[in-house]
Parts: sequence; C-alpha cells; structure tokens
Amino acid sequence: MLYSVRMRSAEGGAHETGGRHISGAERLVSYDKVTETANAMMARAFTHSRGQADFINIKVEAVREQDIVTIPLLPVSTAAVKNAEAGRTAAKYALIKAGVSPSAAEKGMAELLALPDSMRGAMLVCAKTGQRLDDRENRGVRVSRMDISDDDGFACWLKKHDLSNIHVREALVLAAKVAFAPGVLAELCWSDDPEYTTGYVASAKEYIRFPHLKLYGSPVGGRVFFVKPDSDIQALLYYLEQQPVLVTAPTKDGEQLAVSS
Ligand code: WAQ
Ligand code: MG
Repeated sequence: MLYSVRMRSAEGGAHETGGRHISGAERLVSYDKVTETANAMMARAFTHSRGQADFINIKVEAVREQDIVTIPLLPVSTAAVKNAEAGRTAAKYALIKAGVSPSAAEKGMAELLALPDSMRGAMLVCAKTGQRLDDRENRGVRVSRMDISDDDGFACWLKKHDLSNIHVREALVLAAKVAFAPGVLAELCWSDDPEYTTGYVASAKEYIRFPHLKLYGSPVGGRVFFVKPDSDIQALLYYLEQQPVLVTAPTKDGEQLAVSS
C-alpha cells in the first residue's frame, strides 16, 4: 500500500472562500514516510515566497499498489534563451512542433499571461482552437497522486545533471504524468514562485526547459494542458486527478535520458 499525500495552502482563508493560492504539493509514499512528508509540506506552506499561508489542507489517502501505473521520465533538454520574450517565442515554437496549432499556442500563452494571479491548478485548452475545455474556472485542474518511484536514484540523477532543485524534481514528475495522459498533446508551464523564471514545454517526446518564461519577481505562473480535439474530457480529468502514477527515474546506466543544452 502507498499513500497519496496532498497539500494546498492559501492566504486570506481557504481557497473555497476566496483565499489566495500560496502553494501545493503531491506525493505518493510508503506508510513510514507519511508523517515526514506531511510535516515537510506544512513547513513549506508556512515559509513560501508567495506569502504567509493561513489555511493549509493536507489530505492522506491509501492507494492500492495494483492500481498504480508506471511510466518513464521524459528526456530533458534546456534551450538557451536570453529573456522572457525570446523564451516565449521559443516555447510557442516547441508547442507547434508538438502538434498544437499556431493559434492555440498563441491563445494558451495569452491566457497564462492574462491571469491576474496564479490558479491552483491547470487549464485544459483545445490544441486546435485554443478554447478552454474544463469548467474549473480559476480553480483549474489539479494533477494528483504521482511521484517518482526511486527517490534516491532520481536525486542522484538530478545532481549529476545539475538539476537539483525542488521545482525541477516536481515538474519532471508532473510533466511525465500529464504527457502520458489520454488526449494531451503538450503542456506549457512556468512557476508562480517570484524568484523562479524557468518554465517548460513538455510532450510525449520530450521536456524542454526555458530559463526565462516570465520576468523575475512575478508571482503569476500557471499551466496549460493542450488537448486533442474530441478527447473524452471526463476520462482525462479522471486520469489527471485520480489515477496513481509512479514515474521511473533513469538507472545509473540508463542513459536513455539524454540531457543536452
Ligand atoms: N496540477 C495542476 N496544476 C498545477 C499543479 C498540479 N499538481 N501544481 C502547480 N500547478 C499550476 C498552478 O497553476 C501553479 O500556479 C503553477 O502550475 C505553477 O506551479 O525545469 O515550480 O509549482 O526548471 O510554481 C517549472 C520549471 C517549474 C522547472 C514549475 O510550478 C524546471 C513550478 P509551480
Ligand atoms: Mg509554486
């Protein structure tokens, strides 16, 4: 048995009553790690650069091992972009390369840029028309019940490739789950942490990092999942929110994960 441990925190009351989203986290851990995982999440919520949380929700649920799907991490590369403008142009190009129409790539990016503040989840957007497909408004769709299968191996791999930070660790796991989703063509993301300007475009083929997708100091980030037309949205929501997924870290000699820059 594994346990899904999830946290969401807000300032100015609960999300449900209009509180401002501060941070969230999702893990899938063994019984002996539940307490330390929940403690670490609480500590993180209380010391976040987005603000002072006064509402924290931590949920723990058992997950049966036979229900877990295992998928591989995506190959990672980093694009050399000098500023946010260049980053966004390159990211749009990467989305188009992944099969998103130019107008949908433009609209999805514009939706993120137009957010007054960060949502706690992602937007589902049609990869052809750019139209919003979910009905979650400013709450968004929260991807949950995922983790890396081998924490220590992953930490080693991240260190070796100079990618040791919590943003990359979490984003690689989330992006792998999302890229494997039925109907998702590509994802666009940048952080809502003011000091973290790196974002990415992911697809089933790869995860491309862009060191600048927003200006330093901006507390607005978000995620857009570009969905193939005529996809089953209910099935997609079920997979993103409910399906437990473990992502396998590359093994020591498993250099199938080419990292380039
Ligand atoms: N499900 C759906 N959307 C989420 C989730 C989730 N589990 N977690 C975060 N989001 C959305 C939400 O709108 C946040 O405001 C936004 O994404 C950004 O979240 O390679 O740190 O956790 O160097 O701030 C990407 C680059 C970092 C990492 C992303 O996102 C790298 C990051 P954050
Ligand atoms: Mg954040």
